[in-house]
Amino acid sequence: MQTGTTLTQFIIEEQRHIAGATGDFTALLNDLVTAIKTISNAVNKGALIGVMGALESQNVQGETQKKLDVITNDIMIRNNEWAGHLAGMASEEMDEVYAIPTRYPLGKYLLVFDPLDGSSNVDINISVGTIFSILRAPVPNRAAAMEDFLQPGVKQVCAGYALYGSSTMLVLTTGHGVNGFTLDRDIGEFILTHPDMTIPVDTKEFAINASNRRFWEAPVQRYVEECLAGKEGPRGKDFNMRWVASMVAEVHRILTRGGVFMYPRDTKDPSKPGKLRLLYEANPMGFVVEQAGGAVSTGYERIMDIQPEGLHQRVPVILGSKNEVETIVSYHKEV
Ligand code: AHM
Ligand code: MG
Repeated sequence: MQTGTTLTQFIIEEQRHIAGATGDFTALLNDLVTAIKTISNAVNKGALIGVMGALESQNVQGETQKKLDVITNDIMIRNNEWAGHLAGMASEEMDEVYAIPTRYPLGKYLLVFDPLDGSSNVDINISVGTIFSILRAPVPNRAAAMEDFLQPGVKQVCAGYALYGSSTMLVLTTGHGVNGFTLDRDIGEFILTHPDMTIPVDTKEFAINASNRRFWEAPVQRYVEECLAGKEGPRGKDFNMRWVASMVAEVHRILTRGGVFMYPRDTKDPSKPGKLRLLYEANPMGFVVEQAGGAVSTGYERIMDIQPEGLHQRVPVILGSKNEVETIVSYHKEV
C-alpha cells in the first residue's frame, strides 16, 4: 500500500481480503489506536499535567510503579473494554486477568499489553512505548480465564508497538509483513510512512546491558567478546554498541537499520530465567521481528514456539538480524 494511507484505511483494506472477516478486528484496532493516541498525549505533556514520578505501589513483579504505568494501563482498559470485541485483557501492570465488566458485551479476542515499556526512562525524557498482542479467545463471548491467555506466540493474530519518541509511531503486523505509521498530530491520524519494514540479515551493531556481564552464560560472553575484538577478532569487523533500556526503541532501531538486541538468560537471580516477559514483551516483538525477516530466540529455542505457563512468565530474549541471531544460537548449541 502507498505511503500516505491512513491506518484506518490500511486496516480496512487489509481485512477486505480475509474470508469471513466481520469487521470486529478492525473495530478493535480502532479502539486500540485511540488508546495509543491518548497515551502519546499523556507521555508528551509529561510534567505539565503532573503525570511524572513514582507511586508507593509495586506491580506483581515487585517493580515500583510509575504514575504513568498506572495511568496508561487505565487508558488501555477504558478504551478497549466497552465495545464487545474482547473476552478479557492481561497486562504487565495487573496481577490477574482483567475481566470485562458485566455491563459490556463480550467478544472473540484477547488483548495483552505492556502499557508503558521502558518506564524507567520516562522521567528523563527518553523514548518509551506500548507493546500489544492480540489473540483469539479459545471460547468466544465467554469471560476469559487465565489459561485462555497461555497460547504460544505463533497463535497471535496481530502484534505491535507504539513508540513515543521524537515522533509517535505505530508499528504492527497481522502476519502479512510489518508496516509503520507516524502520528500526524495536526489531523490526529496515523499515516503509513514505513511500508514493508525489513531487517537487514547482517549487522555490525549489538545491544545488551553490559553491566550484567559477570552474570551471562558462556555463549553470550563469547559472542560479545568477539564483537568487542573488532576487525582483529574472529568476526573480522568492528562492531558498534547501543543500549537505550527501552525495548521498544531498540526493536525500532533494529527494524530500521538492523542489529541484535539481547536480554539473555543470566545468573543474577536464579528464580528468573530472563528479565523480559513472554506474553506482552517477547512474543509481540517476536512476531514483528520475524515478520520483518529477523529471528527471535531464547538462545535455545524459538520464542514464539514456547508454551506459556504463566501470565507474567519471563524468558531470555535474543532478537534481530537473522544471520547474527543464528550465530548466537549456534554458540548456545556448542556448549
Ligand atoms: P519494564 O517493562 O519494567 O519497563 O522493563 C522492560 C525494560 C525493557 O524495555 C528494556 O529493554 C529493559 O527493561 C531494560 O533493562 P535494564 O534496566 O536492565 O537495562
Ligand atoms: Mg515492559
